[in-house]
Amino acid sequence: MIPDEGLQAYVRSNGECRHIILVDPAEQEPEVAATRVLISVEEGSKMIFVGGSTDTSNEIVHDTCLAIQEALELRVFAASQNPEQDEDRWKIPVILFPGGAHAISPAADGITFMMLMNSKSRKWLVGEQLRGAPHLLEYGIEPISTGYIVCHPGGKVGEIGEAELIMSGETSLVKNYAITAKMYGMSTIYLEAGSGAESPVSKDIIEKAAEITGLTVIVGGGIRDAKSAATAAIAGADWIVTGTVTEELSDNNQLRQLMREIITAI
Ligand code: 1GP
Repeated sequence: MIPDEGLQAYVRSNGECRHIILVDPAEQEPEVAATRVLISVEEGSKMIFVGGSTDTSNEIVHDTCLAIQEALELRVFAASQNPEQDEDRWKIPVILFPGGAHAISPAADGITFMMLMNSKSRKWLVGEQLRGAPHLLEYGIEPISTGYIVCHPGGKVGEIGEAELIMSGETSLVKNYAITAKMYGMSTIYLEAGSGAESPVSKDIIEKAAEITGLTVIVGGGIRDAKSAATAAIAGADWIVTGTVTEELSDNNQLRQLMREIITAI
């Protein structure tokens, strides 16, 4: 659901570091995804990304977005009937995090509309965007204009996206990418280490990117615990994303505990 202040204002850096749960629709049934999202939101997640795998069909993505939206709407309604509860806490945006021009659902509130800035391939710089944009316009899905920058070790997205990976010492380079993103009018940059990365984006890289004012900084890939989440937050991340570590936990109590630890730490 789109928060009352509007999506762009909500996503914009607000001086706090907030948590995003990334749900991969290829990894679980829609109802399971919705339950896991509710647990995360109860523990303090403030945005939901849907996507991840490169070959997920539109139908699966759509069913997952619908199930999550319905679950959140029910919570908003329940809270609106109870004067002791705050319904705004359930108005959490469901954002597509696409692996290409496929995997788009009109049930989503928005999309990270990304340029993989350090790709060597036209396909990831502008090609997939060209194919997807007319559908986003038709469905009324709001873009969050995002410079996507893949850092070492990069993982599958680094390979498929033909990225010239940013190495941990290349702080000037990442700063220049951030300046470039801002000059393109992008609102956001996403520093990505790759899903399931052995090591997250380094502190120095995040700090340098965060120096550029007026950009919202998302950091993801390989964040698995409170310590790595806190490191990214202290370095200046506005949002941190966890995907793999939450997908690995089939026990909802363990998921709740981990979410609590990570969100408390940031
Ligand atoms: C992947 O940044 C996201 O695109 C999340 O990474 O799966 O390692 O949490 P993880």
